[in-house]
Amino acid sequence: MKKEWWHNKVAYQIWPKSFQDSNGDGIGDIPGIISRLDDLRALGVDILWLSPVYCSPLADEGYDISDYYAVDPHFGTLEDLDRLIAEAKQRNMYLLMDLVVNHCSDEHYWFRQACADPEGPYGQFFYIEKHKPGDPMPCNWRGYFGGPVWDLLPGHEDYVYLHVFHKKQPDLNWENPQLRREVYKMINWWLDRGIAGFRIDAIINIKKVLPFRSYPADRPDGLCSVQRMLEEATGVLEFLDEMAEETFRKHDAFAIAELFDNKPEELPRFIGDKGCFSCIFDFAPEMLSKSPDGWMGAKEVTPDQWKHAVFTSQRLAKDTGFMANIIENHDEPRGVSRYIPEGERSETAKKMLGGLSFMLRGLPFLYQGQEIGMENTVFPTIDQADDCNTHGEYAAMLEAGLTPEEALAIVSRMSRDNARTPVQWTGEKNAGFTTGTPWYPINPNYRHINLEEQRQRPDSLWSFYRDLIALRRNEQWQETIVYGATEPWHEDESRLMAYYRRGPHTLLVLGNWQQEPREVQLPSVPQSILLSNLPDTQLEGASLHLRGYEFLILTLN
Ligand code: TEU
Ligand code: CA
Repeated sequence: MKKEWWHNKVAYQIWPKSFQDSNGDGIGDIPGIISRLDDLRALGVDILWLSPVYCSPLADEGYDISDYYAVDPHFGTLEDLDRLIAEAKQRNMYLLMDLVVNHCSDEHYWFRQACADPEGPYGQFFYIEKHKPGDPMPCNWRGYFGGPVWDLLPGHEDYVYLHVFHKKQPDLNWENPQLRREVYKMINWWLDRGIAGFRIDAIINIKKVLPFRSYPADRPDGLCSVQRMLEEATGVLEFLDEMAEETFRKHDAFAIAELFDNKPEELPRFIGDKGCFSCIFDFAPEMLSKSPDGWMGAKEVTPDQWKHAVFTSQRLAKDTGFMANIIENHDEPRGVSRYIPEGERSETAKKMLGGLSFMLRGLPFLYQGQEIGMENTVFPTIDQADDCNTHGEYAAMLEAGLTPEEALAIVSRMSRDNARTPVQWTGEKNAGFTTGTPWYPINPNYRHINLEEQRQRPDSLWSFYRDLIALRRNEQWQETIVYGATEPWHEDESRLMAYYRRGPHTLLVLGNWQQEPREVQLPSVPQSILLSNLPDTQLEGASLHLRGYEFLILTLN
């Protein structure tokens, strides 16, 4: 595998609306991010992915873009963004923007022009179909946020348009070379501005099975998940190769894709040495909660399921390229709430989960607040939920016969809002996020989970992540930690996650994913303990006594 500049880095996702407010309007913004760069530098992260800050009506919290070339006033100005790029560079940090080009906003100029003249050139930028009132829609797909993917074209009774996400997110028609040229022009404009690359949104969706066809309904609503279509869609890589050739490769840009429902055999074309992307996220653990019945069918993920999912991804990628390892992001509930059983979410357990993910082969990708162990929030009523997807899932659960209380309990477990509560910087008013009224309620636990308290405590979760990152940067271990093969150890032992990292050195990473202690007979007497989440490791020769949620990195040679 060709070595790349970003391989030994650590990445961090910022969801700007909830990161840091600087002007007291209760909404996170770019000057607020700039004011926190030194905190991020102290943690040790290098690559920063900024969720969208472009002009947007925020129907899907910025993933509905109405102007790709402008910063939304909620977040600041283009000058603020230029300053962020410069300030990050000064700290040897690299900025990624979010590339959202499966769709734009229905308030984008292109879509407004399409509504004015559906048969005109901009009408071809979208999937707009003639439709006689009363006729069935062109296909019966259900969108990601629930409901049909077709709606009447605003101002028309006899045209419909496609949106696989929110109705305010009309899909862009990638079959149209003119549209693709507009997208590439915009990508290069941002790369010329000095960003290091992009995180690429929902990109598997750009290729549809055409002409539109329906599939057998998978629920009583007569619709079928759009993902059923993706199983048959072919040819997406032609578009992606063209995009990479026209943009990323010209700038040696870092391109990390959000890829769901991709075919495993295509992985080399996505992240191989000649792949269209640098990297993709490993969503295997998150996919364990997916169900054709939506959140109602979402099962709890057990430690053994998490382990096997992650090891499968490690095996899949090992000779091909790097995946990005996460425990959470802005679309998922908080990892520590999802993967550590209720009542066992100690800092020790959070360190174990973070360490097991971080030490895998690939790019460690933290999400804002993960470094201090932020947890799911509370939903007194469904009215607290901001996220359009959460409301879609809630409605579907009521439709399916769940009581509001049952549906709300599942919302509390699964909602993306859990990851979108303001970052808890201090134990003071509004957790130091804003001097105004926060746009979303602060998680009530901010007094005992916040950065200020943890930065001063050597045994805090924040300090543990800082030490993990420093270890990855350590000359002696870097080659093994970055490129060493992952080799599971005692894979079938329940609630023990252990794996070698084999490079110039051999490391053994272990996590006892339960409260109960266990005895472990190591393959040899370790030479040293590189990092642990508990003091006073109980090791006699090669016999190790692991306490509840104990995590260790041992050197074997
Ligand atoms: O998400 C794409 C996506 O398919 C999954 O994240 C999932 O279906 C969705 O989050 C519903 O839970 C990307 C962005 O990460 C997400 O925030 C946007 O809502 C979506 O695309 C549309 O742009
Ligand atoms: Ca603000």
